[in-house]
Amino acid sequence: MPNVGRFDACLWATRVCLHRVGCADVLHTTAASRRGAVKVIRPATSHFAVVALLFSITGCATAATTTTVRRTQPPPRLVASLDDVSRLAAAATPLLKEHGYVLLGGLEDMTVEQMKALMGVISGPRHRMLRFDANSAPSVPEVRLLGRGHDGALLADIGYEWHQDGGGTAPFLTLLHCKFPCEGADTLFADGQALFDRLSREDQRRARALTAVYSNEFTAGGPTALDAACGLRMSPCGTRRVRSATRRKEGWEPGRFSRPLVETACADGAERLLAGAKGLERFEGMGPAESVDELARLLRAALGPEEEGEVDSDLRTIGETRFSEDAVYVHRWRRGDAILFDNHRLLHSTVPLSLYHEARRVMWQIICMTE
Ligand SMILES: O=C(O)CCC(=O)C(=O)O
Ligand SMILES: [Fe+2]
Repeated sequence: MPNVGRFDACLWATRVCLHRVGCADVLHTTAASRRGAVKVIRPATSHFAVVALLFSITGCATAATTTTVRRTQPPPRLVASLDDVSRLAAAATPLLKEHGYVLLGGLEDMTVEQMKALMGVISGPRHRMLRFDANSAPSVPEVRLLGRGHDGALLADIGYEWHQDGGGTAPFLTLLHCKFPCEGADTLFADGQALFDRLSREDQRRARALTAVYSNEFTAGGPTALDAACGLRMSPCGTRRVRSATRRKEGWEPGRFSRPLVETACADGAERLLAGAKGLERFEGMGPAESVDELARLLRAALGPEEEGEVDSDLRTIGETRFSEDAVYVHRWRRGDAILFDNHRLLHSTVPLSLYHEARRVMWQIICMTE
């Protein structure tokens, strides 16, 4: 132990305890054969609580401290079967509610029609799926094709870009399915509640007071692939727009909406830091430049980048950025995986194309409004 005073010693001991418990988090398997078509593999805890009895360095005084720290956990995994979609949806829904996302494995043979049907059952009777004019599967406009090396797939050359599908405008669920994996082409996820918890008390207070105004003022009008093709660039952490789009798409019309930076919209009422820097115009009552700085500062404090990727002469991130493992879960896709996630609980990010090891990657995506 470093040579420190009593108070610092307590803090140090608490950190050691937290670190050890964090490392001890393991995945364990729960046989769920009672429920039929599915097997659940879930993280041991979604957060952990530590009661540490801390002895002072003189050994005579004791202090009891309770600390709860939330971390981003990997999604629980269901081994999925499409034989009974209702049963699969019934198993996935509580996991989605508890963890914000769930990984459905073993869907190698899922067709676009089956994917749409599954999302329809999971999303309930009052859902509305986005329909994509471009880059969708033939005859199923609700399924968008992403990736490269595949005709008609949308490829976003944006590097890291933390966001919510649907831009945070409504309660949107996403189902993202890997049809053809590519080593290095990971997707990153961050739990909004963990992000908020990781801020200092002072930053939590500041974040609570902020309302973000999002618009297409500095973008080409979306989607992200087009924004990037029109010159928009993000920082290596994906937390700041470092260059606006230099042109706008045909038919661009102004669009703008406001959201609190700290969301409490979920039924549990928890505070979540949920924001995307690409479309941030400003915070209410603050100038655009200062707002961009403030959002980047808060997101970085929450995401805990440990190493930042290099940037090329055109401001494209070409190296890997590593984030704190407590804040960010990196999903390495396997063929047949599908992650169902709630955009009102999690942020997610792409990675730079320079990290893709292979020429081909194919993903299917459905984005669905649930209320
Ligand atoms: O391709 C990925 O890894 C994620 C794609 C994504 O987030 C999006 O297109 O909205
Ligand atoms: Fe996305």
